[in-house]
Amino acid sequence: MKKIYALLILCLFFLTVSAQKYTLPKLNFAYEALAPYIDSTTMYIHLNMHHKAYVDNLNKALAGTPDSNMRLEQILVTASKQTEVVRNNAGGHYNHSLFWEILAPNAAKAPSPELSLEINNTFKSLDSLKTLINQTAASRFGSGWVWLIVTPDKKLKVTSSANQDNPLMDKMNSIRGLPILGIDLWEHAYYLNYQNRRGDYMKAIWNVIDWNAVSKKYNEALTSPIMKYLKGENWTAFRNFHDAMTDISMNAQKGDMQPIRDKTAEILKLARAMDTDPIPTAYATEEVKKAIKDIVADCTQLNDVVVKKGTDAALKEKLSTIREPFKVIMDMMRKTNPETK
Ligand code: MN3
Repeated sequence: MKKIYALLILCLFFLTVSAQKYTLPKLNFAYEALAPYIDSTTMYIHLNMHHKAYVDNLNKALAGTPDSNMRLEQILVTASKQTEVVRNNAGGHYNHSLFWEILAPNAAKAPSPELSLEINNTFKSLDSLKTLINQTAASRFGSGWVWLIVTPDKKLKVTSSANQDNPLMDKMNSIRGLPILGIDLWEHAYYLNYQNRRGDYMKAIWNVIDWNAVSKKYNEALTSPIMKYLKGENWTAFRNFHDAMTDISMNAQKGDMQPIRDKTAEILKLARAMDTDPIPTAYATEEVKKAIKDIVADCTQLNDVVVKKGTDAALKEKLSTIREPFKVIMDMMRKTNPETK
């Protein structure tokens, strides 16, 4: 009996240890330090109730599972394979941890020279970047986040995600990358001070966004191993082909064949790129490889029809043959990632 009791205590101990794998971070400043832009009560509740709930629920959901040893980033990049509870709470923990790190009283108002240069190259100026972020925040319906990310090809992009999703997560429909700046768009982040005025909150928050912290994150992102991982996962060649094909197919359905005539050479090039670029391991089945070869062959024939000034009917017929191998790839991606549309 004593033995069983001791074993129980031991189990409880391990459960408690593993249940505390993820911990609530400490703020680098006092709750009231960001006032008047973010008030003390909001900061307190946001960290100790909202963020704490994500940490607790994540620990609870992972306790005793093989995934309990995964790093947070590992969980996020495979989010589509996680349960909804894990996905939401892992996202919530990661997003808020990042948010606290880039906020500061007496925040640095200018990015590092390297980040400034990249911002100016991409968005023209820091002010136009802020405007774009504010516009993106305004157009996010409901709860979510707005991000400045570094993509695997080291470009800056502004994106937005719903709920506690973020740009690390594996979803075919959004651009992936490592976030270096994230702003919480949930009402709990601003309601006490701004009520429903998200725009006012977004204007004010720039006073406490610390560009030193963002610049540091930018430097870390450039050499992060996650970027290498995402590069393999982001199947840009397929995305490019998919976008171009969608464009001409939509026009063809409306009976306008001119875009096909204008773009077949480009589409053939994109198909060939798909054939020569490495396929992300998750999709690299024999079926997919064969489908790509078929697409290249079909696109070559489609281009021949255009070069020989074939009829619209001949174009339509060729276009329809591409659909079959295209569907093979889309089905594979849907199987691998339920969120692919
Ligand atoms: Mn929040």
